[in-house]
Amino acid sequence: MSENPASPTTPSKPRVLSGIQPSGILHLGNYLGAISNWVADQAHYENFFMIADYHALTSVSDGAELRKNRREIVAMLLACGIDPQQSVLFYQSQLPEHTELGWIMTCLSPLGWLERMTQYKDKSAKYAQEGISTGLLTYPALQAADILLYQAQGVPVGEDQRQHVELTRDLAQRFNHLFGETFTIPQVFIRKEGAKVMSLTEPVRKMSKSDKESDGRIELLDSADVIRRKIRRAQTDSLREICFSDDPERAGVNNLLELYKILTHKEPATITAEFEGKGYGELKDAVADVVVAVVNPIREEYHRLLTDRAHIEQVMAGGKERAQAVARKTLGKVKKRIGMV
Ligand code: AQP
Repeated sequence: MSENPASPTTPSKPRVLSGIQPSGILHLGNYLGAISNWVADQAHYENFFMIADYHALTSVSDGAELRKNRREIVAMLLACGIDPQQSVLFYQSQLPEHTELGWIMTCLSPLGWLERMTQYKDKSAKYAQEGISTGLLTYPALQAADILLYQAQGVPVGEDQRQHVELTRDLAQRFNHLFGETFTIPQVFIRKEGAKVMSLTEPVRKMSKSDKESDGRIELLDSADVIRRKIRRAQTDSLREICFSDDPERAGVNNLLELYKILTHKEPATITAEFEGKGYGELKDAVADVVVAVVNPIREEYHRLLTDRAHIEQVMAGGKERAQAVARKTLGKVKKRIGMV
């Protein structure tokens, strides 16, 4: 273990923890807002990346589906470039420490703090008719436990998770105040670029894997033809002017331009000049080309990795061991503080 750069005993690099739910096929928003940053910064941090399967229970209620999603998401993260030598990859449900600390954090969370969470409000409105689970309300308390167990200094996420990390900070401070210094207070790490990729069909809302309608998102398993079709149908406007704008009426064109900017690393002025006098069809073709160039190799690598079950199991068994060494230590300390040892 000692030569492993991601070993929990390596003290020199700041530690980060982030997670992703195995609740469906990952989309370009997950990739640009979170995964591509995890990969790019892998060498600079001691990384813990969690498959948040307990969180997925708030939206998935089919055992066979969850089992399949769990394995697929690992293959996907590896295909995107997560290196198990540099990063500890593990399933949340493999470690009972998460649910134990999750309960403690739930008891520490004033109801009003949880009810204020935007994601809870949005999702409870979205699923009002089907009924929502209490887990959707208490989810951020479990998420706080996920982060605090690893004493993470940073949490690299997309913009939609900012509020949950802020809540985690508040809960850590509350615990430290009530029971004595125990938790590291984590910082939220959000890159400006790609932090909120918007839906192609409803560009005032974020691209989301739980939307029933899949045309709004580019899935990382979409073929080149499907990607081109979805982008060709993306909502634009009647102004016929290609420029960056924060006007909600122009959110569709702006989203396409933002995607083009992130994926080509070009300056906004260069992009505006490039499309001067051109139509939305040409913009969409150009965006589709750069998206296909990113997604195609990921999809191909994913299909190769998915057939290697033994490798996936080995990665996850190693990850569990390395994650548990850290989680156990923190939970032991917490239990002493709260009077349970
Ligand atoms: N549209 C997005 N743009 C940028 N980043 C995004 N993320 C999610 N959507 C976007 C980031 O992806 C990471 C993993 O997300 P998650 O699995 O925790 O799910 P989520 O945040 O609830 O968003 P999803 O994937 O779209 O799922 P649903 O539909 O269930 O809401 C996080 O870092 C998130 O910020």
